[in-house]
Amino acid sequence: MKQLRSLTFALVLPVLAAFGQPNPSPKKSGSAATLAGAAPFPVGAALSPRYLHKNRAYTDVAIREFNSVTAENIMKPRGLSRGRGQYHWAAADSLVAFCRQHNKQLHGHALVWHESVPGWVKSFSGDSAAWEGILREHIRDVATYFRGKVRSWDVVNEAFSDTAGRMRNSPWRQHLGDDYVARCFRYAREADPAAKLFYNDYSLESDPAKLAAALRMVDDFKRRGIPLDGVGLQMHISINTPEAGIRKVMREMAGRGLLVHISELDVRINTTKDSLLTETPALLAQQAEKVRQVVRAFVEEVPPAQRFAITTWGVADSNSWVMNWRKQEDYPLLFDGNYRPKPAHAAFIEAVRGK
Ligand code: 9MR
Repeated sequence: MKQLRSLTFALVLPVLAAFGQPNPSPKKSGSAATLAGAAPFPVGAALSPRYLHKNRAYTDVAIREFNSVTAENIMKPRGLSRGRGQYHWAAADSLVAFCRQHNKQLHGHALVWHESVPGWVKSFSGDSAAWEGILREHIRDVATYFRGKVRSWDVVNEAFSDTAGRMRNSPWRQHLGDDYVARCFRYAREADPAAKLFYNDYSLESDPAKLAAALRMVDDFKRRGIPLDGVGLQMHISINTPEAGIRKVMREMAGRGLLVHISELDVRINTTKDSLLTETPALLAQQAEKVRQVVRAFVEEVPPAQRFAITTWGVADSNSWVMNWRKQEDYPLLFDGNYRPKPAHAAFIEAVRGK
Protein backbone atom coordinates (compact mmCIF):
# COMPACT_ATOMS: atom_id res chain seq x y z
CA MET A 1 0.00 0.00 0.00
CA LYS A 2 2.79 2.33 1.02
CA GLN A 3 4.59 1.43 -2.16
CA LEU A 4 1.48 2.04 -4.17
CA ARG A 5 1.05 5.45 -2.55
CA SER A 6 4.59 6.50 -3.27
CA LEU A 7 4.24 5.25 -6.81
CA THR A 8 1.09 7.32 -7.19
CA PHE A 9 2.92 10.34 -5.83
CA ALA A 10 5.83 9.73 -8.13
CA LEU A 11 3.52 9.61 -11.14
CA VAL A 12 0.97 12.24 -10.20
CA LEU A 13 3.03 14.90 -8.48
CA PRO A 14 5.13 15.90 -11.47
CA VAL A 15 1.93 16.26 -13.51
CA LEU A 16 0.32 18.41 -10.81
CA ALA A 17 3.49 20.41 -10.44
CA ALA A 18 3.59 21.04 -14.16
CA PHE A 19 -0.01 22.22 -14.13
CA GLY A 20 0.58 24.48 -11.17
CA GLN A 21 3.50 26.17 -12.86
CA PRO A 22 2.53 29.70 -13.79
CA ASN A 23 5.13 30.36 -16.46
CA PRO A 24 6.63 27.19 -17.82
CA SER A 25 10.23 27.77 -18.76
CA PRO A 26 11.69 25.51 -21.38
CA LYS A 27 13.71 22.43 -20.67
CA LYS A 28 17.45 22.89 -21.13
CA SER A 29 18.40 19.37 -21.92
CA GLY A 30 18.16 17.15 -24.94
CA SER A 31 20.73 16.04 -27.41
CA ALA A 32 23.33 18.58 -28.44
CA ALA A 33 22.59 17.51 -32.00
CA THR A 34 19.14 19.08 -31.80
CA LEU A 35 18.40 22.78 -32.26
CA ALA A 36 17.14 23.29 -28.70
CA GLY A 37 19.79 21.02 -27.24
CA ALA A 38 22.59 23.00 -28.86
CA ALA A 39 21.36 26.55 -28.35
CA PRO A 40 21.81 28.54 -25.11
CA PHE A 41 18.47 30.27 -25.84
CA PRO A 42 15.00 28.83 -26.59
CA VAL A 43 14.39 27.55 -30.11
CA GLY A 44 10.80 27.38 -31.25
CA ALA A 45 8.51 26.26 -34.04
CA ALA A 46 5.08 27.46 -35.08
CA LEU A 47 2.79 24.45 -34.66
CA SER A 48 -0.58 23.63 -36.13
CA PRO A 49 -3.17 21.04 -35.00
CA ARG A 50 -3.54 20.22 -38.69
CA TYR A 51 -0.37 18.12 -38.22
CA LEU A 52 0.34 17.83 -34.49
CA HIS A 53 -0.63 14.36 -33.19
CA LYS A 54 -1.86 13.50 -36.72
CA ASN A 55 1.51 13.34 -38.44
CA ARG A 56 3.95 11.21 -36.47
CA ALA A 57 7.15 12.55 -38.05
CA TYR A 58 6.03 16.18 -37.58
CA THR A 59 5.14 15.54 -33.94
CA ASP A 60 8.42 13.71 -33.24
CA VAL A 61 10.50 16.55 -34.69
CA ALA A 62 8.44 19.13 -32.77
CA ILE A 63 9.04 17.26 -29.50
CA ARG A 64 12.71 16.52 -30.10
CA GLU A 65 14.11 19.66 -31.72
CA PHE A 66 12.29 22.60 -30.12
CA ASN A 67 11.66 23.86 -26.58
CA SER A 68 9.42 26.76 -27.51
CA VAL A 69 6.12 26.79 -29.40
CA THR A 70 4.07 29.44 -31.16
CA ALA A 71 0.50 28.70 -32.26
CA GLU A 72 0.62 29.15 -36.03
CA ASN A 73 -3.09 30.06 -36.29
CA ILE A 74 -5.32 28.86 -33.46
CA MET A 75 -4.72 31.71 -31.00
CA LYS A 76 -5.37 34.45 -33.55
CA PRO A 77 -8.62 36.39 -33.12
CA ARG A 78 -10.31 34.46 -35.95
CA GLY A 79 -9.09 31.20 -34.44
CA LEU A 80 -10.63 31.95 -31.04
CA SER A 81 -13.53 34.35 -31.41
CA ARG A 82 -16.97 33.06 -32.37
CA GLY A 83 -18.96 36.17 -31.52
CA ARG A 84 -18.89 38.86 -28.86
CA GLY A 85 -17.83 37.16 -25.62
CA GLN A 86 -17.89 33.72 -27.29
CA TYR A 87 -14.70 31.78 -27.71
CA HIS A 88 -13.54 28.45 -28.98
CA TRP A 89 -10.73 27.40 -26.65
CA ALA A 90 -10.43 23.66 -27.34
CA ALA A 91 -7.71 23.70 -29.99
CA ALA A 92 -5.55 26.12 -28.03
CA ASP A 93 -6.17 24.12 -24.84
CA SER A 94 -4.72 21.06 -26.51
CA LEU A 95 -1.62 23.02 -27.54
CA VAL A 96 -1.24 24.24 -23.94
CA ALA A 97 -1.45 20.60 -22.80
CA PHE A 98 1.15 19.54 -25.39
CA CYS A 99 3.54 22.25 -24.17
CA ARG A 100 3.05 21.25 -20.55
CA GLN A 101 3.48 17.58 -21.26
CA HIS A 102 6.70 18.18 -23.17
CA ASN A 103 7.96 21.10 -21.08
CA LYS A 104 7.97 23.76 -23.78
CA GLN A 105 7.36 27.44 -23.38
CA LEU A 106 4.33 28.76 -25.27
CA HIS A 107 4.33 32.09 -27.06
CA GLY A 108 0.86 33.55 -27.75
CA HIS A 109 0.27 34.78 -31.30
CA ALA A 110 -1.47 37.21 -31.70
CA LEU A 111 -3.95 39.35 -29.80
CA VAL A 112 -4.53 41.93 -32.55
CA TRP A 113 -3.85 41.50 -36.29
CA HIS A 114 -5.51 43.22 -39.25
CA GLU A 115 -5.52 39.91 -41.19
CA SER A 116 -7.42 38.16 -38.45
CA VAL A 117 -10.44 40.31 -37.74
CA PRO A 118 -13.42 38.06 -36.89
CA GLY A 119 -16.48 38.30 -39.17
CA TRP A 120 -18.68 39.66 -36.41
CA VAL A 121 -16.18 42.48 -35.77
CA LYS A 122 -16.07 43.36 -39.47
CA SER A 123 -19.81 43.94 -39.43
CA PHE A 124 -19.83 45.64 -36.02
CA SER A 125 -21.25 49.12 -35.94
CA GLY A 126 -20.75 51.57 -33.13
CA ASP A 127 -18.95 54.75 -32.23
CA SER A 128 -15.30 54.82 -31.33
CA ALA A 129 -16.02 54.14 -27.63
CA ALA A 130 -17.93 51.00 -28.64
CA TRP A 131 -15.04 49.88 -30.86
CA GLU A 132 -12.61 50.51 -28.03
CA GLY A 133 -14.86 48.32 -25.88
CA ILE A 134 -14.70 45.31 -28.20
CA LEU A 135 -10.94 45.63 -28.64
CA ARG A 136 -10.39 45.84 -24.90
CA GLU A 137 -12.74 42.94 -24.22
CA HIS A 138 -10.96 40.66 -26.69
CA ILE A 139 -7.54 41.38 -25.21
CA ARG A 140 -8.83 41.08 -21.66
CA ASP A 141 -10.72 37.82 -22.24
CA VAL A 142 -7.98 36.08 -24.20
CA ALA A 143 -4.98 37.25 -22.17
CA THR A 144 -6.84 36.42 -18.94
CA TYR A 145 -7.76 32.95 -20.18
CA PHE A 146 -4.16 32.12 -21.06
CA ARG A 147 -2.64 33.70 -17.95
CA GLY A 148 -0.10 31.27 -16.52
CA LYS A 149 -0.32 29.17 -19.71
CA VAL A 150 1.66 31.38 -22.06
CA ARG A 151 4.95 33.03 -21.32
CA SER A 152 4.47 35.88 -23.76
CA TRP A 153 2.23 37.48 -26.38
CA ASP A 154 2.50 39.12 -29.73
CA VAL A 155 0.15 41.89 -28.67
CA VAL A 156 -0.05 43.67 -32.01
CA ASN A 157 1.03 42.08 -35.26
CA GLU A 158 2.03 44.03 -38.39
CA ALA A 159 0.64 47.49 -37.60
CA PHE A 160 2.88 49.10 -40.23
CA SER A 161 2.22 48.87 -43.96
CA ASP A 162 4.74 48.29 -46.72
CA THR A 163 4.45 51.89 -47.94
CA ALA A 164 6.82 54.45 -46.49
CA GLY A 165 6.45 53.09 -42.95
CA ARG A 166 2.87 54.32 -42.73
CA MET A 167 0.46 52.67 -40.35
CA ARG A 168 -1.76 50.06 -41.88
CA ASN A 169 -5.33 51.21 -42.21
CA SER A 170 -6.85 48.31 -40.30
CA PRO A 171 -10.40 48.53 -38.94
CA TRP A 172 -8.86 49.21 -35.53
CA ARG A 173 -6.91 52.20 -36.78
CA GLN A 174 -9.90 53.50 -38.74
CA HIS A 175 -12.11 53.51 -35.66
CA LEU A 176 -9.57 54.21 -32.91
CA GLY A 177 -6.71 56.21 -34.43
CA ASP A 178 -2.98 55.54 -34.50
CA ASP A 179 -2.61 55.21 -30.75
CA TYR A 180 -4.73 52.07 -30.56
CA VAL A 181 -1.45 50.08 -30.61
CA ALA A 182 -0.27 51.60 -27.32
CA ARG A 183 -3.62 50.93 -25.68
CA CYS A 184 -3.48 47.27 -26.75
CA PHE A 185 -0.27 46.94 -24.74
CA ARG A 186 -1.85 48.54 -21.69
CA TYR A 187 -4.86 46.22 -21.89
CA ALA A 188 -2.62 43.17 -22.29
CA ARG A 189 -0.54 44.15 -19.25
CA GLU A 190 -3.68 44.65 -17.17
CA ALA A 191 -4.92 41.18 -18.09
CA ASP A 192 -1.63 39.31 -17.70
CA PRO A 193 0.98 41.26 -15.71
CA ALA A 194 3.55 38.43 -15.96
CA ALA A 195 3.50 37.87 -19.72
CA LYS A 196 6.25 39.39 -21.85
CA LEU A 197 4.61 41.65 -24.40
CA PHE A 198 5.89 41.88 -27.99
CA TYR A 199 5.31 43.96 -31.08
CA ASN A 200 5.73 41.64 -34.09
CA ASP A 201 6.36 42.59 -37.74
CA TYR A 202 8.07 41.53 -40.98
CA SER A 203 10.55 43.16 -43.39
CA LEU A 204 12.15 45.27 -40.67
CA GLU A 205 15.48 43.87 -41.92
CA SER A 206 14.88 45.02 -45.50
CA ASP A 207 12.54 48.04 -45.43
CA PRO A 208 14.34 51.05 -43.90
CA ALA A 209 11.18 53.19 -43.72
CA LYS A 210 9.31 50.46 -41.88
CA LEU A 211 12.22 49.95 -39.49
CA ALA A 212 12.41 53.70 -38.82
CA ALA A 213 8.67 53.77 -38.08
CA ALA A 214 8.96 50.80 -35.71
CA LEU A 215 11.90 52.39 -33.90
CA ARG A 216 9.97 55.66 -33.52
CA MET A 217 7.14 53.68 -31.98
CA VAL A 218 9.48 51.86 -29.58
CA ASP A 219 11.09 55.15 -28.48
CA ASP A 220 7.70 56.78 -28.05
CA PHE A 221 6.44 53.81 -25.98
CA LYS A 222 9.53 53.96 -23.76
CA ARG A 223 9.03 57.70 -23.14
CA ARG A 224 5.37 57.18 -22.28
CA GLY A 225 5.85 54.06 -20.19
CA ILE A 226 3.81 51.82 -22.50
CA PRO A 227 4.50 48.23 -21.41
CA LEU A 228 6.44 46.86 -24.37
CA ASP A 229 8.97 44.14 -23.43
CA GLY A 230 10.20 42.95 -26.78
CA VAL A 231 10.06 42.90 -30.51
CA GLY A 232 9.31 39.98 -32.80
CA LEU A 233 11.34 40.12 -35.99
CA GLN A 234 9.47 37.67 -38.20
CA MET A 235 12.42 37.14 -40.59
CA HIS A 236 10.55 35.72 -43.58
CA ILE A 237 13.59 36.16 -45.76
CA SER A 238 15.28 34.67 -48.82
CA ILE A 239 18.79 33.60 -49.69
CA ASN A 240 19.24 37.10 -51.19
CA THR A 241 18.33 39.13 -48.10
CA PRO A 242 21.39 41.25 -47.22
CA GLU A 243 23.11 40.37 -43.96
CA ALA A 244 23.67 44.04 -43.09
CA GLY A 245 19.94 44.69 -42.62
CA ILE A 246 19.54 41.54 -40.54
CA ARG A 247 22.26 42.72 -38.18
CA LYS A 248 21.08 46.31 -38.10
CA VAL A 249 17.54 45.56 -36.91
CA MET A 250 18.83 43.26 -34.16
CA ARG A 251 21.39 45.86 -33.05
CA GLU A 252 18.84 48.70 -33.01
CA MET A 253 16.25 46.74 -31.04
CA ALA A 254 18.74 45.23 -28.61
CA GLY A 255 20.27 48.69 -28.08
CA ARG A 256 16.88 49.86 -26.85
CA GLY A 257 16.87 47.20 -24.15
CA LEU A 258 14.16 45.07 -25.73
CA LEU A 259 13.90 41.29 -25.77
CA VAL A 260 14.48 40.11 -29.32
CA HIS A 261 12.48 37.22 -30.77
CA ILE A 262 13.32 36.00 -34.26
CA SER A 263 9.71 35.01 -34.39
CA GLU A 264 8.88 33.43 -37.78
CA LEU A 265 12.13 32.42 -39.42
CA ASP A 266 12.14 30.88 -42.86
CA VAL A 267 14.50 31.33 -45.81
CA ARG A 268 13.08 31.03 -49.33
CA ILE A 269 15.31 29.64 -52.03
CA ASN A 270 12.96 30.21 -54.97
CA THR A 271 13.90 33.82 -55.71
CA THR A 272 12.80 33.65 -59.35
CA LYS A 273 9.31 32.17 -58.76
CA ASP A 274 10.33 29.18 -60.86
CA SER A 275 7.48 26.65 -60.81
CA LEU A 276 9.88 23.79 -61.58
CA LEU A 277 12.45 24.64 -58.92
CA THR A 278 13.99 21.78 -56.98
CA GLU A 279 16.14 21.82 -53.88
CA THR A 280 19.61 21.66 -55.40
CA PRO A 281 22.64 21.24 -53.11
CA ALA A 282 23.85 24.69 -54.19
CA LEU A 283 20.60 26.39 -53.16
CA LEU A 284 20.45 24.47 -49.88
CA ALA A 285 24.02 25.57 -49.14
CA GLN A 286 23.05 29.21 -49.74
CA GLN A 287 20.07 28.75 -47.45
CA ALA A 288 22.29 27.25 -44.77
CA GLU A 289 24.61 30.24 -45.08
CA LYS A 290 21.69 32.65 -44.59
CA VAL A 291 20.50 30.76 -41.50
CA ARG A 292 24.06 30.86 -40.18
CA GLN A 293 24.10 34.65 -40.68
CA VAL A 294 20.81 35.08 -38.79
CA VAL A 295 21.91 32.94 -35.85
CA ARG A 296 25.34 34.58 -35.71
CA ALA A 297 23.80 38.03 -35.78
CA PHE A 298 21.45 37.02 -32.96
CA VAL A 299 24.33 35.77 -30.84
CA GLU A 300 26.63 38.68 -31.62
CA GLU A 301 24.18 41.61 -31.62
CA VAL A 302 21.77 40.61 -28.83
CA PRO A 303 23.07 40.30 -25.25
CA PRO A 304 22.24 36.91 -23.66
CA ALA A 305 19.57 38.27 -21.31
CA GLN A 306 17.70 39.80 -24.24
CA ARG A 307 17.67 36.69 -26.43
CA PHE A 308 14.06 35.61 -26.16
CA ALA A 309 14.10 32.85 -28.81
CA ILE A 310 14.53 31.95 -32.43
CA THR A 311 11.35 30.41 -33.83
CA THR A 312 10.97 28.82 -37.26
CA TRP A 313 7.61 29.31 -38.97
CA GLY A 314 6.63 25.67 -39.19
CA VAL A 315 8.52 22.41 -38.83
CA ALA A 316 9.28 20.98 -42.28
CA ASP A 317 9.18 22.24 -45.86
CA SER A 318 6.07 20.20 -46.62
CA ASN A 319 3.97 22.16 -44.12
CA SER A 320 5.32 25.65 -44.61
CA TRP A 321 2.88 28.51 -45.22
CA VAL A 322 4.97 29.49 -48.25
CA MET A 323 3.66 26.54 -50.23
CA ASN A 324 0.24 26.33 -48.64
CA TRP A 325 -0.53 30.02 -48.60
CA ARG A 326 1.69 31.82 -51.08
CA LYS A 327 1.19 28.88 -53.47
CA GLN A 328 4.83 29.03 -54.38
CA GLU A 329 7.19 26.12 -54.84
CA ASP A 330 9.81 26.50 -52.13
CA TYR A 331 11.80 24.80 -49.39
CA PRO A 332 12.15 27.41 -46.66
CA LEU A 333 12.59 25.48 -43.39
CA LEU A 334 15.27 23.47 -41.54
CA PHE A 335 13.69 20.04 -42.17
CA ASP A 336 12.85 18.62 -45.59
CA GLY A 337 9.62 17.07 -46.80
CA ASN A 338 10.63 13.80 -45.14
CA TYR A 339 11.40 15.53 -41.82
CA ARG A 340 15.13 15.05 -42.23
CA PRO A 341 17.45 17.84 -41.08
CA LYS A 342 18.76 19.98 -43.96
CA PRO A 343 22.13 21.74 -44.27
CA ALA A 344 20.46 24.77 -42.65
CA HIS A 345 19.90 22.68 -39.50
CA ALA A 346 23.62 21.91 -39.24
CA ALA A 347 24.45 25.57 -39.94
CA PHE A 348 22.13 26.69 -37.10
CA ILE A 349 23.89 24.38 -34.65
CA GLU A 350 27.36 25.39 -35.86
CA ALA A 351 26.45 29.06 -35.51
CA VAL A 352 25.31 28.71 -31.89
CA ARG A 353 28.64 27.02 -31.21
CA GLY A 354 30.42 30.03 -32.68
CA LYS A 355 31.32 28.45 -36.02
O1 9MR B 1 1.30 30.49 -41.48
C1 9MR B 1 0.04 31.10 -41.33
C2 9MR B 1 -0.94 30.53 -42.34
O2 9MR B 1 -1.18 29.16 -42.07
C3 9MR B 1 -2.25 31.31 -42.28
O3 9MR B 1 -3.11 30.86 -43.32
C4 9MR B 1 -1.98 32.81 -42.42
C5 9MR B 1 -3.26 33.62 -42.25
O4 9MR B 1 -3.77 33.50 -40.95
O5 9MR B 1 -1.05 33.24 -41.44
C6 9MR B 1 0.19 32.60 -41.52
O6 9MR B 1 1.06 33.10 -40.52
C7 9MR B 1 1.41 34.46 -40.62
C8 9MR B 1 1.60 34.98 -39.21
O7 9MR B 1 0.43 34.76 -38.45
C9 9MR B 1 1.96 36.46 -39.21
N1 9MR B 1 3.10 36.72 -40.03
C10 9MR B 1 3.07 36.18 -41.38
C11 9MR B 1 2.76 34.69 -41.33
C12 9MR B 1 2.79 34.08 -42.72
O8 9MR B 1 1.77 34.62 -43.50
